[in-house]
Amino acid sequence: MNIPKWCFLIPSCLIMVLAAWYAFPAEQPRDSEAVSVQDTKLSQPPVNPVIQREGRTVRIEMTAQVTDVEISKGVVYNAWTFNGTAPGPVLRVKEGDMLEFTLKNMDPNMPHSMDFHAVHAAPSQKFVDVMPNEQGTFTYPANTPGVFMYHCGTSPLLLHVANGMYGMIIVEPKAGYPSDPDIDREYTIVQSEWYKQNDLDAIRDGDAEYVVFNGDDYSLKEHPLLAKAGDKVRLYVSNAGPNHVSSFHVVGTTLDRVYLDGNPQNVLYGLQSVLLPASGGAVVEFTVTEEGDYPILTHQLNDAAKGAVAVLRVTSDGLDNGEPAMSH
Ligand SMILES: [Cu+2]
Repeated sequence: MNIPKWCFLIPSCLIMVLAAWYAFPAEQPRDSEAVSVQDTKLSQPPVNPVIQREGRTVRIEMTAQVTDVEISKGVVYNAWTFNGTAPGPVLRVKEGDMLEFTLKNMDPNMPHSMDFHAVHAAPSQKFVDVMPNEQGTFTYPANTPGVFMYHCGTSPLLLHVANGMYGMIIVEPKAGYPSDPDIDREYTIVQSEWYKQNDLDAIRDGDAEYVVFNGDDYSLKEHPLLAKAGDKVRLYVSNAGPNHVSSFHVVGTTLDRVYLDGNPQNVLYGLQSVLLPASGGAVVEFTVTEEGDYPILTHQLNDAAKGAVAVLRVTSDGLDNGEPAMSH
């Protein structure tokens, strides 16, 4: 039987259409909502998260809200956030804790939700949308130690994460890390991308305007992380993406120990850089032997050039000498 060649094109076209539909379901209505948020210039002041421990249960109350954040000097982004900052607050719990999590959705325009990478839960039951001006409470255990991402899981996911709805949760290992006694100081760094607001093509293409640590491209240079010569430093690092990987690197040292995703069992020694996939995390430990400025960056150098650089300032007393930071 002779089948005309064009017949073979039909299934592949169909697959492409279906793939596009699955990738961005119900996107159009949400896009118009995003624009309307811009038009109303809604900016809700940051709200502190409520965190209360009762035995092994940790009650966490967070908000979803729309807040202006400064992502570069003088550049304001009308972000969708947890608690009014992007990244959202760093959460710290212990392996084996039960999280009783409440999301208050203060955004009057659209639903939001919470997806904790640190927990075991049925997403269709416990990572579900919380409607505008409503709240939802969900309970799940955090049984895996490590450094995890959390993010809004509402569709279209890409837009909610690109607009600022992500953060870090540290689940401390029950027995700690074997290197705990060696560590002199520790910091947290979340890498993420900012795109031109409401430019869905740029977001989909991964064409970021800024790639940043802890939400902007200047704070960790103007206010460097600090250490004393000889210190062993620990960084809890998370790459929120949404689209880029991070080749996390500290200039002027080697990484004595890296616990991939922050799990004490995933230990690597003597690395020069650690690759963090989008959503990946690590505990990174290193020694700074001499005084001076040590840039911290993603060695994806195009992303470093877009802002993903911090400075660790090492002085004799661990205090800031106030000098301008080394540029890199
Ligand atoms: Cu959201």
